[in-house]
Parts: sequence; C-alpha cells; structure tokens
Amino acid sequence: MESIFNSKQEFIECYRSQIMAITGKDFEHASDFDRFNALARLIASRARTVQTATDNRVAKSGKKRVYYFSIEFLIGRLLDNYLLNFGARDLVCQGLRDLGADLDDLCDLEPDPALGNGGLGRLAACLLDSMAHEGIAGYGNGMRYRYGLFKQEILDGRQVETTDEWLASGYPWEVRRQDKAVTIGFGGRVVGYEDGGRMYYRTEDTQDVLAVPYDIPVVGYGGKTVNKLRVWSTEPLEEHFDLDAFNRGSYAEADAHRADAEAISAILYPNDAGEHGRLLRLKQEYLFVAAGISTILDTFRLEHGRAWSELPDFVAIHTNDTHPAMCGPELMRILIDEERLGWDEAWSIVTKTLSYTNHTILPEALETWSIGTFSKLLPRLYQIIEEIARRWQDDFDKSRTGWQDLLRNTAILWDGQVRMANLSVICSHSVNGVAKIHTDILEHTVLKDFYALMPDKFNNKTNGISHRRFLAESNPGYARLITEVIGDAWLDDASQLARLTEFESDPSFLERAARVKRENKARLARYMAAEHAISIDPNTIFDVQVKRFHSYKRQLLNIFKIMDIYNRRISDPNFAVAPTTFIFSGKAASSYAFAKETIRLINSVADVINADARVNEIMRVCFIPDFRVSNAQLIYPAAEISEQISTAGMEASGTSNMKLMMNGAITLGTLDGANIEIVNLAGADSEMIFGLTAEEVEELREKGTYFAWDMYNADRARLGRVIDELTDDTFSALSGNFESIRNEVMQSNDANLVMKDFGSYVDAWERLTATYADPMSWNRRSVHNTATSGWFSSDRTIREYRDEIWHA
Ligand code: 7GP
Repeated sequence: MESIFNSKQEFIECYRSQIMAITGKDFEHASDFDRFNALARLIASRARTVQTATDNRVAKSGKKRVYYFSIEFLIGRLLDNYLLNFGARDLVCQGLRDLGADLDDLCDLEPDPALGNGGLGRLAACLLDSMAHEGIAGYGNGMRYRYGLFKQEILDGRQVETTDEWLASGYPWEVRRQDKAVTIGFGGRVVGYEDGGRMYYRTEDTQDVLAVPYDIPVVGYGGKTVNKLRVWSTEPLEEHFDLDAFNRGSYAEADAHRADAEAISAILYPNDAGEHGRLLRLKQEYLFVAAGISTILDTFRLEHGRAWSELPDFVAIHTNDTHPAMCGPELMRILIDEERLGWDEAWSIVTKTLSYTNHTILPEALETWSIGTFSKLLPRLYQIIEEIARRWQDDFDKSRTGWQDLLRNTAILWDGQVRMANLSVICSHSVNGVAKIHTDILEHTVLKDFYALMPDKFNNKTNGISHRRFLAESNPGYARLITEVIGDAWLDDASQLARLTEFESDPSFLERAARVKRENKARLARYMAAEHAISIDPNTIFDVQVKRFHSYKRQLLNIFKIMDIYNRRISDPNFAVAPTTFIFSGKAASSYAFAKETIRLINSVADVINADARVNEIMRVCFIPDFRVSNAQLIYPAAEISEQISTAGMEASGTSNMKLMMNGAITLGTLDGANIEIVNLAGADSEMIFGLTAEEVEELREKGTYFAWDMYNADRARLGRVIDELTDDTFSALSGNFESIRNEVMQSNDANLVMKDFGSYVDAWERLTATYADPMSWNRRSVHNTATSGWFSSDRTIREYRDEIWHA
C-alpha cells in the first residue's frame, strides 16, 4: 500500500510545520491537545487531497453515486482508523516516538462524536467505511448535532444525562462548506400559478433557515478512495440581531432569532422510546433530506445536465430507516414544481432511485406524524404526499380478495397520521431487513400486506461491521497474532479469517490468543480504574452485555441471573460459581423510565455484591458509564461471553453480537436476529443457545396462556425470591426499591417473557461457565468464533447492497 508520507522524515517535517501553522508554537511547546489536533488536521488535509482525486475520477468515469441518508452516524474516533486505512500507522507512530510523543495517547484525546443513539447509527458508519473500501462512490448525508445525544453519568446508581460538548474544542476532521449552504423553508402557504397551460405551485411566506454543510472525509482501507460524510448544521438565514434589546441588557432576546434557527441542529433525540420535541425532530428530518437532495441534484445537473430520466442510472438514494422518508416527496416536489416534469415521469424516476432499510419491528418506533402538524410545517410536501396516497389508493387492485384490509394497512394517511414506513415502502424500489429472521418477520408480519402486493421489492441484507475498526484497530494484539500466522490479506478481505481454522488445534497459537485476551482484560481494568475508580479482576470471566437499554433486550434477565447466582451462593457456600465479572454498558432514552430503572437496579445489585466479602472474590458487577464507540473498542476485545438475550423475534439483527464474536467471545444467546446466522456459521458447539424461539414466543402470545404468576409460583425458591428482592430492601440502598420493575413483570404480565426464559438462561450460563475450567477447549471455541466471523464484515454487506439494490 502506498503511504501518504514518503518517509518518516517527511512526516516529521510536515507535522512540525502543521503545529506551527495552527498554534504558532513549535512541537516542544505545544500541548498534547495541540499535538493531537495538528496531527488530525494533517491527516485530514491529505485525505481531502485523495478525496478530490476520487471525486474527479468518479465524475470522469460517470460512475453511479450512492447517497446514504441517515439521521445518525456513529463514526467514532477517526485518527487511528485513518492512519491504518492509509497504511501510515507505523511510520507516524515511529515519527512521534522520535519526537517524544505517543500515538495512542494522542488518539485518546480525540472527541467521540455523539451523532447517534445505537445500532442504526453505528451501522451507517460501518457501511460508509466499507463503501470507501469497495471503491463505491458513496456519501453519507446526515445531521451535525452540536450536542449530539447526551453524556451518561451515573449518580447514586441512576443515569443522569448531561450535554455532550463534543465540538467544544473544535473538530479537526470537518470543513465548513459555506459555498454549499442551502436555504430551507418551513411553514408558509402554497400558491398556485399557471404557466403554459399548466398549474404549478410554490410556497410563499416561509420561515427560512440556512442549512450549512460540514464535510468529513471517509478514508477507505488502501487509501485509494476517500469519500465524504456531509452533515448539516442550521443557522439563521440573515442576522436579526436586536440592538435595542441588547442595549437594554436583554442579551438572550437580542439573539433569539439565531437561537431559534440553531435549535434545529442542537441535539439528537433519543429515538427508541417516547420522543420529545416532536416538531423539532420533524424539522430535522426535512432539513437534512431537503438539503441533501438539493446537493445531489446540483451535482447531477453539473455532470448530466437536465437528463432527469437518467437520474436512476447515476444516482442511488438509500434511506436508513424512515427518518429520511421525505426523500420521495421532496424529490417529487423538485422534479414537478421546479423542473416541471409530469407526475408519472417524476414518479418513475423517484421510485427507481430510492431504496429503504427497516431496522426495527417495534411498533412504537415506526414513525407517524399528525397530519395537522405535518401539513402546517410542510404544506407543499404534504400536498404531494396526499397525491401519492391518493394514487396508491386509486390504483389499488380492488378485485383482490381482502383488498380493503390490504389498503387499510398499506395506506400512507390513516387515522389523522402520516405513516412514514408506508411512505418509504411505496416510494422505494427495494425494501430490506437487516438479518434473515428480521426480513422474514417484515414479510410475514409487520409489512406483510406490502409483501403480498409486491414480493419482489423485499430482500434481506444481513448487517455487518467494520472488521478493520472492530478487530484490527480495537484489538491490536490479536490482529498482530492473526497477521503473523495468515498474513495481512484479511484486512482487505475478511473471508481470509477462515484460514485461522487451521490454528484452532494449535496449542501454542491458542495459548498466545489467550494471552492477548488476558492483556485486553487488563487494559479494560486499567480504564475502569483510571476513569471510574472501579476495580475489576482480569482473572475472572468477562461476561458482557453492552447495547442500548430496552425491555426487549432484556438486561433485566441478565441482572435476575446475577441476583439468583448471588442468592444461591450466599445460601450455600459450596455452590460452585465460576469467578465472573458481569459487565454492562449502555444508555437509556431519557424518557424511558423502565430502562432507567433497570440501570439503577444493576448498579444497586453491583453495590451490594461488590461490597459483600462472602462473594466479591468470585462475583463482581460493573456498569461502564457512557457507552460510546471509543470505550466499546476497549470492551469488545476484553469480552469472553457475549450476552445476546433478546426476546426471540424482537431484535432486528444486533451488531454487538458480531463485534464480540469477531473478538473471540462466545455467544450466550437466544435464536434472535443475527444470532441465528452466527450459530449457523460457527456451529452450535461454539455458542450457547437457550430459551424460546421466535415461533414459540409467537405461539405463546397468541394462545394467551402465559401468566407471570405461574412462573413465580413454579419456582418460588429462586425466581420468586429474585422478584421479592425487588421490593424487600435487599438492593434498595441506592435510592430505594424497584416497585415499577416488579409491576412490569408481575402486574403487566412480563411482556418480554423474562420469567419464562429465566430457568433455561441461568442453566445455560452455568453450563457455559463450567466449561471455562478447560482453557484449551474454551480458547479453541474462541478462535473458532473469530475464524468464522469474516462473513460479518460490512464489506460483504455493502457488496450485497451494491449488487442487489444500488447496481452501482
Ligand atoms: C437497530 C436494531 O435494534 C438492531 O437490531 C440492528 O442491529 C441495528 O438497528 C442496525 O440495523 N435499531 C436502531 O438502532 C434504531 O434506532 C429505530 O431503530 C428506528
């Protein structure tokens, strides 16, 4: 691979002058942050040089451009990743060492952009990485939230949300593209006018804001392709600074106009449960859609003029879930109102250009907007949606039996609401789920009516992860070992990891892999001690559940297991427990009371167990605050058990399951999401599966014969005791008891079947941890997981999108 620096000496010279240019200091007097900042800016400027070359190449060759619209991009830190992708890591590392600095220390100073909630946002980032690696001209389009999501702190066991000021010291990777700013109008009224015998429409008296793009380079491994992620920030179109108010001392009032505009890109709403600021979120959705579409069409006009019928040949627009669902109507609006195409022609272009991925079957996450709110905020867009909806209805085949049901379920406007998922399906030529079982559920349950009407639209694209970030970069010790035995081609082609199977029975390789795991555990322990003053013991099993908190993900089941093991050990000191550290991390939506109570329960149980001398040598519970990409990269490599315990049928795919598998953790999980595909690839012997299957869950729900109290009564000694401990002060020291959790499982009849799966889960955990006593067998399964994980590289996922959806 060609490096971006010809020699170490050249790097040092460029770096020194970069520091001088930015800070006016020489290297010796620059602060650590100055040094990080200058290094990142240096790499960013090299990246932009390659980006320009990439772009010229694309323009010249007439290659199709793919635009990936997502309201979240959890990109993580970039410095280490881009050095790796540019093949410059060793050289820069040595250059810094010569100067007396340490690369890892500088990398640690990089802010971790909080531009996502969880899986959907991280998937978007992995797909960008793989698009660049595969040489696809692929661009992210999203929002630049000033405060991102929120920073999670734990106080008295509770989650406390504070602002995440990730931009406070500047962000070295972005460039502001004032020249590409777009005016976006909200509200106003639609005015019709006649021209050449046809009616056209425009919106007048809108309230306008300026959408200003910031571009972040996306460096593909190999350094040949650099794409970009464009994120939009909002500002007032014109300053209306009120001098009179200012002179009166009313400073906030003086600048209120600016504050109103900037509010649109201030924060990312936690979107997996009750939402705040719905109106603001709707504004965000339209803003990044309209600004993004405007950019796309500008580029197209430049390269292809107004040959709109060719748009689908040169442009693919992918909508990541329903947040960008307005892409369809917005594109229609421009083609009809501004480019003056007829409806049918415009519609055919739109549907050939758009595609849609669904990420959840949770009904509360399928977005809807009240028609009143929507039509007031976006009157012209609403008219277009009405027309799309009307034509959908008019064109309906009413000779079909059951057409009324089909129509009701597929309607875009229903019950005073705009249904964004239905809009997305209707406007797209492709609809995909993110794991086989999930696509199946979409086809046969959630979107079954669409599937009945247009089965060819549906396809599956099982998620993937960037194996370069989550294996090569996060787990350097393991990566070195792997490269030593199979060479480094796996960085380029993850299927090469299969060559590790040869070493599964090589005791010295297994021994060395185990040593790396041990070092990774010690590294995580050091992080916990330094950042959170929590001590954990690398000699115990690291049992890890890290993901968003949600009832269906069943962190509750995990903590019930821990309570049960604790109870049994206290009652019987001879009860054998494999020494284990139970690690949790993840955020709960700020308005999601049950999830937040689960966090408090975990911390309360941790408080009691960790302070109990009778068990704390063999059990420790540890909650790692503020789960984000950067600390995730420390956690995955240290994990030995991967907890993937969602109620079967509920988790669309999961991606931490893949990251953990790749790093050699053994899955303890239900047959849900991509766990199923993990077991198929690695074999049942290498994972530990328990619990109800999706069909069994479905059947139980349909029969209506499940009663939480039956579970309680059938196992009073263990499960009953755990339930009682929620309210009997055993774990109440950290801010009180847990009535609401008890009510959720007992009074509300345990919607996620925690009690039903409890027995088989604890049993599976015991059987799995008992095998830890045979390190060779454990290590063999661990390496086997890595060896069979290559298919989960997002490079494979993106090739499927490219070949089967985008045809790029
Ligand atoms: C998540 C799904 O819960 C997870 O199963 C999947 O692996 C991931 O997307 C990527 O496909 N969903 C979200 O993060 C989310 O916000 C609401 O869904 C729309």
